[in-house]
Amino acid sequence: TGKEKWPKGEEEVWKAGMRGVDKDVSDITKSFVNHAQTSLARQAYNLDDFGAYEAAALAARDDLLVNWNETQLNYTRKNPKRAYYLSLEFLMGRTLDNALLNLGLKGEFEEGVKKLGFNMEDLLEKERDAALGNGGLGRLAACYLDSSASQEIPVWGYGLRYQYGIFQQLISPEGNQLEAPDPWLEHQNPWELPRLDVTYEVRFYGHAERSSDGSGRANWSGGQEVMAVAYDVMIPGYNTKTTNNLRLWQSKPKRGFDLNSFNAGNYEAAVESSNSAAAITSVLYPNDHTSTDLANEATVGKELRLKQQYFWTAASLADILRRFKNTGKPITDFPDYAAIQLNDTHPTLAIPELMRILIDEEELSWNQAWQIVTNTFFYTNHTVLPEALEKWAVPLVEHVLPRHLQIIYDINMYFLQAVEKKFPGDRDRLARMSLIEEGYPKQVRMAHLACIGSRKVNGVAELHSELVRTTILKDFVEFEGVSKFGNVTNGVTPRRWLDQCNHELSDLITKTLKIEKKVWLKDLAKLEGLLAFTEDKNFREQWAAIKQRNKERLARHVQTTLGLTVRTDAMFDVQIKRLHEYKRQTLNILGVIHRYLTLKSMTPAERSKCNRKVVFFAGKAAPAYYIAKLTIRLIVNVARVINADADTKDFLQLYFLPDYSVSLAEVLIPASDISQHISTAGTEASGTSNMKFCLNGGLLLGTVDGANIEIAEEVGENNVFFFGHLTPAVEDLRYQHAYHPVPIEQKCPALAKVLNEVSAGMFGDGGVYEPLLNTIRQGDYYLLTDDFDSYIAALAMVDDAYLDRDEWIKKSIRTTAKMGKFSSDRAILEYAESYWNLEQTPVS
Ligand code: GPK
Repeated sequence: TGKEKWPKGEEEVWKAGMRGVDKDVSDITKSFVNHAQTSLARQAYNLDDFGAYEAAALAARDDLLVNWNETQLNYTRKNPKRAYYLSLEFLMGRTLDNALLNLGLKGEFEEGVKKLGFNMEDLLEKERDAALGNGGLGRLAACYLDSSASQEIPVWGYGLRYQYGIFQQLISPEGNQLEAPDPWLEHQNPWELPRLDVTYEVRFYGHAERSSDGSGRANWSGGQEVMAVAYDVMIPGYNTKTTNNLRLWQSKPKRGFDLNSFNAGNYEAAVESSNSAAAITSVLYPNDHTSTDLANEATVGKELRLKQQYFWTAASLADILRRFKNTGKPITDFPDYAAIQLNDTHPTLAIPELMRILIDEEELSWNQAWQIVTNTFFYTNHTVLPEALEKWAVPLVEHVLPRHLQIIYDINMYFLQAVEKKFPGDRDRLARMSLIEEGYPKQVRMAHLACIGSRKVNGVAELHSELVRTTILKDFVEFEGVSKFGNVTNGVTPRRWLDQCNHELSDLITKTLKIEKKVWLKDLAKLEGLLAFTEDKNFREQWAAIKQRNKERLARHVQTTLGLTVRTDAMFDVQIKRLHEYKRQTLNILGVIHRYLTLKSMTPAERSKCNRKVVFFAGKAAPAYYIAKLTIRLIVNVARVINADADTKDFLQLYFLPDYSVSLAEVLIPASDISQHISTAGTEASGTSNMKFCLNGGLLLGTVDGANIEIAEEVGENNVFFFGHLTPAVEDLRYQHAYHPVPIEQKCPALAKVLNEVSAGMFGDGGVYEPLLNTIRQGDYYLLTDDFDSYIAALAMVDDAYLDRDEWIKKSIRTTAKMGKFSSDRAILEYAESYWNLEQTPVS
């Protein structure tokens, strides 16, 4: 209110010491030099680019902190309902450029560091990515944080502070993926704030004793106790003071070391338990789309993952509850003040954990507790692939979390009683819906638990949400009613994925629309105004020139990092994503070989009429995913042969760029003419890079899958290149493969020829690739033999279209113009309104 009493000491003395957000260049240079001198102990004489990056980051961080403090104080005072986004992954990438953009200080910082003898672009390059995620799921979480802050919505993220992010990918001379650790915290991290005073104890193992008083309560004791320590990461909104928080937990031993063992001279035993506590947050699991089963890890590996999940959910819930209790409201009001979003099933243990707290500690009845739980949680599903649905072995859960297993069994009992009541005598249905899957061992089905413990469930694109309703959660729709099962189509933040990565295009858009950047970047539908300029020749030329410069920037990047020369007078064709059979990088590389063979068979005169093309791949494979790694090896070796072939190298070049990351994507995406999103229909839940490419004027070659469909709805089918079978056909085709297989030579001769060349050793020892080729020859679960011919036809249409460059540029402009729907601002507002029931809460 401004009329409040000053809480402590002399108001004027406090205020005189308070820092505001830097405003002009001289504030910034002062802060920079001050940090170089005092925080970093450096001077003009010995400050290198990395040091200068650190000094700039510390100056920016001070500005963020001012806003962050105000935001948190504002929330505490207004006490709005908040949402908590629980995600085991936050794939943030770099922060400095984004922080400066959102603070509105980019120009000032650029000028300031220039005065001090540095070039901002070089400094930005010195920052290491925060890569605490595997792929789309983790990057989506990062986009949603950006949009929540930008739209002034009270959302906090909760995750883990891994010591090691996603592994660094190296490529061996044979073309194999090698993994190296990513020690991203080696240098101090200016973007986090250690909160060593914010800690919680988390228990593992021990015994759970049910009380005999019929209350349903239990006493869980003994076992291992580990401390969770908070590290806060500031999340600035664009052009607003709102700066939200991402709280990451680090594990540490409850006691330094075991004094008894230490005193007895057994130093190893003394530190053993402290090591096992620290191990919990030491590394991000590098598997994507894999329940821990499939990775075939040792039990200890699986146990560590389960411990990560519980450690993080328990600390986060304790923190959320403490904040709520500080308001003095009765516990039954909890769902009016907190919505908890479960990003996939990874945080599902939060459901039995909240039950445990409410029953055992708050002493509520089962029904009261369940009422609160089912009004608090929301669950987003990100895949319908059966191998990706998380299941935990009952004996493992019993060992690590004995009380939670009791609660899960109780939930299951009440749940199945209700199902039986609605569908009497339907034993099959009970078995299908049970939280427990029979078998050796029995397993807990986490998606079922997440579903019944949540207020609402959603998929991430229209088609995917429909598949959730009609396949994996069909029984639950029949039991609970369809209104619980919705859709929120994914989105991406236009700040990072247009303005930051492609500032020339962003400037051209601002100039052309005559709308301030700060307006259209938060109201992306405004891009539609570009449609009026497709017929403006001058505008088209500028549009094309920017794409060309982005290609040259990418070529320079490849030259400096890999020493390879990429030609820029060619179409750039890009597929960048995690390596997975369902994403069908194999289809792409076999298509490249087909093109190569075709070019080889031509006369020079025929060849000269062909479209020149450079094909880029990038992406990591899970370390234990043998077939995916073999695909990388094939790509690398095909590249070696093709790029060295004098007959064809002017027309076809191929690159596998190692160590794909957010930062690499920021260089690749703006340079792309066409990008590939070619999953078997019905397998890619949404995809988000498809949106990023289109936002940057790249056209899309894809299957009728995930968000590709909604992109085509927006931009018009004549502006995308679709191919392949549709989702409803997939089941049938797979049945044919299994029961009436047709030899590949008969079914798809073009593909058979390509496979034979690989086998025969055109790209090195063919025997190496047999296991990969056999996935196609036998079974062909991802339907390459069904889609190959139409894929090749679609590639030919892309070539034809590109030859009419003027028309291509029009398509490119139309595509960008119609991408408004895919801003993550739209998505996060849908969650806020239709799921969490939150209101925008600006800092006043
Ligand atoms: C889905 F199940 C998973 C997973 O383990 N990891 C992951 O990145 C992705 N996802 C989907 O594959 C994408 O289609 C989707 O766009 C993304 O999650 C975000 O929803």
